[in-house]
Amino acid sequence: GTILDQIIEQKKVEVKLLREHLNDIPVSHFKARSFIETLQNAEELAIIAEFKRASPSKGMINSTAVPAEQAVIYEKNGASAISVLTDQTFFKGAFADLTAVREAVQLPILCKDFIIDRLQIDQAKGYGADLVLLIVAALKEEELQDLYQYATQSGLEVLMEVHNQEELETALKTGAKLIGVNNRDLKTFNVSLEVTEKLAAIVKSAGAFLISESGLHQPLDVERVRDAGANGILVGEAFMKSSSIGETLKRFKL
Ligand code: IGP
Repeated sequence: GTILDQIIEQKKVEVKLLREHLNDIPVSHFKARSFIETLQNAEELAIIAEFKRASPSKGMINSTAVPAEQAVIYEKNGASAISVLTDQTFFKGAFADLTAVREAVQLPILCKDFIIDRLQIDQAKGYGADLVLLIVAALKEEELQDLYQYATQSGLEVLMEVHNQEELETALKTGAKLIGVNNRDLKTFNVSLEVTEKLAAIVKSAGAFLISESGLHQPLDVERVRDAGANGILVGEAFMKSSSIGETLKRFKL
């Protein structure tokens, strides 16, 4: 199977374990921070800066960065939100990273994981997430509808990720207000900014906000997706690999 299939199989195992240890899920004591409100008031492109140690497509990206320190740099240099990979098996992340970042900054925090069950939404919330990612390619339509409803009823915002027009149409049916167009195909790892260009008009005509995700390495890339209509970008590797993170981030602010 594809890497996405493998990840989903692993998530099923994790959810089963989680269900046997419900007391391990913290009760949230965090006050919600809204990224959608940030976008409604934004005049410029919003940057979601990501903390990502490793990935299946790139292997180790940065093994020494400290989540809270990296997050403070992101915030100081104008990020609008922070994404934290919490998957351990494939991305070397942790829920402790999410909490550390949440407590270090004032920005809304996205829990970046592969959610297939409501319990993972409770978990994300308990560890301090303001937003969760829902990946259309990983879910049946009924599951997507259910998880979207559950997350929003839990007071979380949802970034709904798509990679093609069919997934986008499914996403828009849920009423999602925040669409992440992933330039990377999670099944093949192919990256192309054309994916954003092709889907932008449909996202915008539905009245949703468009976040262009992945594969943005230089200001020209950012310009390209901004010109296509993106309201925001999600950047991981370019920041995690930079030797002057603040400068790199500022150059991405158009
Ligand atoms: C960041 P990049 O190419 O800037 O490191 O990409 C982010 O878009 C990527 O990490 C991502 C991702 C995902 C990771 C997008 N969708 C879903 C895990 C799961």
